[in-house]
Amino acid sequence: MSINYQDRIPNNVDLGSNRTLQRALEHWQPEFLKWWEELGPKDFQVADVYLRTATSVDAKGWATYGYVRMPEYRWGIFLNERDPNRRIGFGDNFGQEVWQHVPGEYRATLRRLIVTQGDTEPASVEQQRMLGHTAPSLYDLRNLFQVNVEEGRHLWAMVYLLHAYFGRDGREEAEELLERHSGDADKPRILGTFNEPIRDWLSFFMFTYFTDRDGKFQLKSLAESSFDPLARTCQFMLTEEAHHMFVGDTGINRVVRRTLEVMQELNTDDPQAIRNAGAIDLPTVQRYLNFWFTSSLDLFGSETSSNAASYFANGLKGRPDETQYEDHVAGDQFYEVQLPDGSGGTRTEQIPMRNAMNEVTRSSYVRDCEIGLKRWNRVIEKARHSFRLTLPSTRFRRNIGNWAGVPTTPEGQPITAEQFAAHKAEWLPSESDQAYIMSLMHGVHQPAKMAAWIAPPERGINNNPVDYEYVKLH
Ligand code: BYC
Repeated sequence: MSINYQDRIPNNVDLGSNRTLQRALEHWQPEFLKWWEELGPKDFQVADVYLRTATSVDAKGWATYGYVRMPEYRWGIFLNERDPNRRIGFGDNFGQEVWQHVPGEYRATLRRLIVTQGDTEPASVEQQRMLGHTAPSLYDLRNLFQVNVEEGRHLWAMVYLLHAYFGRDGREEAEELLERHSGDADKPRILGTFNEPIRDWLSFFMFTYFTDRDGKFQLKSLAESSFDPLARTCQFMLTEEAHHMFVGDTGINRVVRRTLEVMQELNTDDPQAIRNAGAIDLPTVQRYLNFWFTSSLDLFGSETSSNAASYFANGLKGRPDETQYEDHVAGDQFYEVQLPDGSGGTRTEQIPMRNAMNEVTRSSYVRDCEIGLKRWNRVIEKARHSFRLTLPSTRFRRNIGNWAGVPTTPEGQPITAEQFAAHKAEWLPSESDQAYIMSLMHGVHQPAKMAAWIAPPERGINNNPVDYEYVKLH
């Protein structure tokens, strides 16, 4: 008897008409579920979670909300509608027809890009798997699980492309996506940030604000791709991604608001007094921000990259919002970058624009990050405090690119390794900061209750009240 697989994998790619692909995904599905059971959210698999599920790509009504047990979440495959008039938007093949199949000469490179994108999705679920135990409220617990199941769906999105367009190598890569694990000494995840542990909720909010935002910019770059199925997949993923960044943005906002309340009550900005009252002092928020922002900067790759130049030239990966640029070929333009001069200073270099695409995207990302800081600082300013959260320089604490391993101040001034070591605890989370943050992490799992280190959200999910029972624990 044939299995009606369309029911089991909701999709808008007419999966039922391609038996080979259907069978390949059918083979992968139990592997995915096994991975979810073993490395997905620990101990909450039987809880009923108020989740949104993508059910179509219609901008007006693409999701439904309801209680779901996470292993029963319907991870579907959704691509934006095909635009028959879509043309290649940048690079040497500008203006030609987009590709519905993978050109042989770009096969390995496209596969690599899709695998790198796909690898981050399960990685983030693995990083966050213990956080359910210490959620500050049921509202937050639900948001964590929403983010987790959607990252699972984004893995499906990439696995679909690998299976549908890359034959046997694609299937092997799909298996390996479940074999590498975040932080694993032998088989780590591909990109650095996705091997960093996320043990506490301040880190989770920083990750969803800063690292998911890298996701936004990388997806926007891939949404420009000449390989049309990749572009359409990423366009739809961006729809879901917005909520993840909202979780980070509002999470940090709520931490700051609670801290300000305590500062007001005690009439002090002394970090120790604020900690004694169970809130998170603003300098500690800044140190966590410094860590996750700089780690996320590394995700854009090197300032000067021949890989990036060939992705652009060949039309595989563009700039986010490519239409905003006048020249889509960028063949004879230059971009100015500041690089370390090797003797403790900086030098300015003009590099071909195509080689600077990682830096162009990183600069747009930094501007986007600033929006949240403005919002959080407005809250601080309104409470009449002079403290301001700031983004460190893109040279600070870099591990990838031209500034990798070059010690600088948060403002980007090169310094000696000794000077860096002497100030490190002011700039980055120290062991004692981490111990303090961990001491606050106790699960609050009753409706209408909120941990003392964070303010309640302004509104609930999908017009429900804040104290709604977003997760029913059994
Ligand atoms: N860690 O020429 P280079 C998301 C590698 S997040 C380790 O400088 P290139 C999400 C690089 O792979 C978005 N390795 O840069 C967020 C290359 O290796 P190979 C994820 C790194 O090639 C939250 C070598 O260094 N999507 O979706 O332009 C939750 C030289 O690289 C790192 C993508 O990244 C690093 N940080 O690479 C869930 C899109 N940076 O090839 C999900 C796909 C660079 O020589 N990836 N390397 O072995 C790409 O577009 C590009 O590969 C990169 C930049 C953006 C990573």
